[in-house]
Amino acid sequence: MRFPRLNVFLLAAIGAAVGASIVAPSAFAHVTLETKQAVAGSYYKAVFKVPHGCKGSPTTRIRIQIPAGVISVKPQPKAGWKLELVEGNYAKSYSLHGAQVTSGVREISWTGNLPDAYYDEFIFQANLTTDLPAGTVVSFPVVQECEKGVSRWIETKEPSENPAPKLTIVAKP
Ligand SMILES: [Cu+2]
Repeated sequence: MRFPRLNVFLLAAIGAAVGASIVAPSAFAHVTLETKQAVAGSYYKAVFKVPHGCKGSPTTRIRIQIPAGVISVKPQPKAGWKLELVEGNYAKSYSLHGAQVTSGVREISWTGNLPDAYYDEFIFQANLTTDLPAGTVVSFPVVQECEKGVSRWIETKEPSENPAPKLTIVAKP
């Protein structure tokens, strides 16, 4: 007599748990920047957090595009990951420490393997030029390649299914 009611309750609980696990990843488990605000004219440590693969498939490559105004990029090597850089000319020349800088890293990729059950971070250091006024939102398009499938974190508008990691330039305190 009591069992049917118990079963209904259990089914409802299981349903809620399944629903939560489907909703949670798209809501707050994207590729994002750890530090979301920085001052222009300073060096910035960009830490990209990768909390999951592509729908359960292991991540095999992370590619990050460097936006305009972000120069002197130096990626942090990772044990077990092959690091590759695409270098090229900037759209304009920047003055940095009394020198003119006209070219540098435009794209970084790390190739390796990160199971979906694990978390990792991909890091570079860069100079945020004073071309970026306070209030500017800088998007870093990231392509996450997986054993099966690919996730393109490239959307600049919010809300979005696949938002690019974003950094807001703030005024000097
Ligand atoms: Cu996500």
